[in-house]
Amino acid sequence: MHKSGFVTIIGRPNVGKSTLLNYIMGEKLSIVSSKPQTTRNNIQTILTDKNSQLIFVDTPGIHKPKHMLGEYMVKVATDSFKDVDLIVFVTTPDVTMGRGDEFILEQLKEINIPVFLVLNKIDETTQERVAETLKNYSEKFNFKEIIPISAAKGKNVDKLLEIMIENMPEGPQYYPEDMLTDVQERFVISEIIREKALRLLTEEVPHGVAVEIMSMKLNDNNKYNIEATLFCEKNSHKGIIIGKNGSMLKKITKYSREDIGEFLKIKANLKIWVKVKKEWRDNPFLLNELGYKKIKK
Ligand SMILES: Nc1nc2c(ncn2[C@@H]2O[C@H](COP(=O)(O)OP(=O)(O)OP(=O)(O)O)[C@@H](O)[C@H]2O)c(=O)[nH]1
Ligand SMILES: [Mg+2]
Repeated sequence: MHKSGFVTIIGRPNVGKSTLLNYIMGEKLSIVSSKPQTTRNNIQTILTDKNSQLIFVDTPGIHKPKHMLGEYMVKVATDSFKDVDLIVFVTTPDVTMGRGDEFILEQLKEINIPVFLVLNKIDETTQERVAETLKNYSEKFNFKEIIPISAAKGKNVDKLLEIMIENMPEGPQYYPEDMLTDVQERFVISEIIREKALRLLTEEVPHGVAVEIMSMKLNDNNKYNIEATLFCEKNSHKGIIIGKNGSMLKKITKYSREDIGEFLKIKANLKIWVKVKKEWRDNPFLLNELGYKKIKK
């Protein structure tokens, strides 16, 4: 029997949703950083096996939005609850449930789709704490399965995958077996650059960053020439991103180029321009232009 279905991975920001997805895929398709609100779009990936196909949706962390970009992110995440076969709710061993998780579970009570509780980052804590957290959470919601894992270390993830497949309905292979994701190459490259900015910059600067790939061409030496623009919100941020004698931008470019080469399996030349788009995170027109589309109140 062939099983297939759609699985959305949801939770608060920074709990490790994208790390989990990348581990499952064995490929880095979704960016990861230690800062909350890293993922901004729903990213769909496809895991095909002989007898099953799972389509995963990595979503932005659900949080109380402070600007229009945040509203967009929460909307795409909650939209992913619809039309899926399974919801994987990821959280961390915090013992008691915070307002953020309570808010998410309130919304899940309204819909009739099985929910798995995945307790991530168990490598960071004790077994007692894990047990206590699981007890407290299971009193608040009727989870179909409860699985403690470490996405970073890959602990128990194979088990989780096995149970996910068991819970899928009988169904066809929706996508060709060699298709890993529905996002475009250009999107992954822009995300790699944004990830480096998120990792290397501090405070509010990286959260106001957006990246657009301006051109991407294969040159005569079988290398890609890529030009990208990194947008930020303020002139002062532009200075920080470029850094003293261009040192920060050089770092962002170097690390991005390495990861892009690995992703494309072809070396790349990369040129990044830095531009200011004032307050773009609260401007519907600019949000749309930067790829954060379909804002509906
Ligand atoms: N110790 C430990 N850290 C982890 C684990 N999984 C993820 N992390 C770290 O947690 C941080 C956040 O990981 P992400 O995968 O970006 O989290 P996310 O839930 O996708 O975050 P948003 O996209 O902001 O919603 C990163 O620094 C990861 O390296 C884990 O199992 N153990
Ligand atoms: Mg993420």
